[in-house]
Amino acid sequence: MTLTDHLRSLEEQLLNPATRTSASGLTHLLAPEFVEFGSSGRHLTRTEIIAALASDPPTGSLHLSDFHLHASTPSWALVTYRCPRQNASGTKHTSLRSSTWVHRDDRWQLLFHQGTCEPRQRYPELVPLPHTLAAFLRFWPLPTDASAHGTALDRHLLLNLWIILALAALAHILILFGLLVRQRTTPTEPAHDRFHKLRLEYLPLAALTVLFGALAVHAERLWAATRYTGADPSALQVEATGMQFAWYFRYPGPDYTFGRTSSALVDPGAGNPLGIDPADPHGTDDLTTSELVLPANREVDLTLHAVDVIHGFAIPELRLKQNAVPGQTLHIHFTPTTPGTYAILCTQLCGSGHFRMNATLRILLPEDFAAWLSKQSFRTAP
Ligand SMILES: [Cu+2]
Repeated sequence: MTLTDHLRSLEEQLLNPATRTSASGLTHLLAPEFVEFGSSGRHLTRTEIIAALASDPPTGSLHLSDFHLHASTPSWALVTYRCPRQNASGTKHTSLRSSTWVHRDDRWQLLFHQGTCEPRQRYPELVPLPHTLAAFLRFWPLPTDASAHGTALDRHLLLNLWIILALAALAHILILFGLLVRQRTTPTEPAHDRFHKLRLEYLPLAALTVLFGALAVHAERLWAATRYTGADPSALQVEATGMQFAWYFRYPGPDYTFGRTSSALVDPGAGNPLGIDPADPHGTDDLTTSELVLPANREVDLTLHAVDVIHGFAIPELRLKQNAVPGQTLHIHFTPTTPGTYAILCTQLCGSGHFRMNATLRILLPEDFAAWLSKQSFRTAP
């Protein structure tokens, strides 16, 4: 077996879920001074990565491709490869990875590993477009998509835009053509006139009606997919409440049940901005925060409330926008995919302080989310 094949088989062992969750298997393959710079920016030692993988093994499939051995000596080797990964939610990412291997005690051990996410293709699966139009879109891009449902929404939005652009261009061409070749008409036979009208007016009108009807039905289905289908029972329950002029978020705590609230008990100064009733035992473990923190690749069932007036809950990068209406409980469910920090906006003019009504969403890796949650104290607003 060549050195390339041997190192490739060792990398494949490291991608194998059975090895990744085995402390002894990882200890055998990783050098004691092993260091990893993860694609999320994390810096992990051998002890830390063994603990992280044991508590939260990765979901989805992991396979490597484009494997290359770049340089080697009898005791040292550098390899690179691509690792396409499909998460449980179905979203695909590809990371570029590099590893430095060291030969000791008659075996190769991983000394250093680094992963870098490849940028996602911004306009996937569109029909080939003229270069000038594609270049125009690059200067006017959509925000980054950090949600599982965003790809389908983006594709539909762009499909709508291209169809409208094509029809507008066709209409202008017809107008110009009509102006250039216009001629005096002579009265025609009624039968011929009916056929002429059918071909030039009714058939195009029917085709456009079918086209826009189909686009509208598909758009409605995409919209309803985050609202009417219902969240998975295992989804993370979170509540978002809008009030002039802030967003508050509540997690139900270890009992998975939100405590009762009362508007008479609302007291932001006393750390109870949502008015959680202390008499309800379900509320004693509720966690109230002023920033929304969510784990990546887990479905979230978000309950929306408004205390005073209508507020617009919007996160452009998650392709979410839903009004929060006083007296109504509204649900949206979605799966964040890309760790990062994003802005939560209010998109309804809700009063004089509307301009400053925003909050922060942080999407964390599952192990980082668990660590964040364990550090929170209950019933407080930081
Ligand atoms: Cu508002």
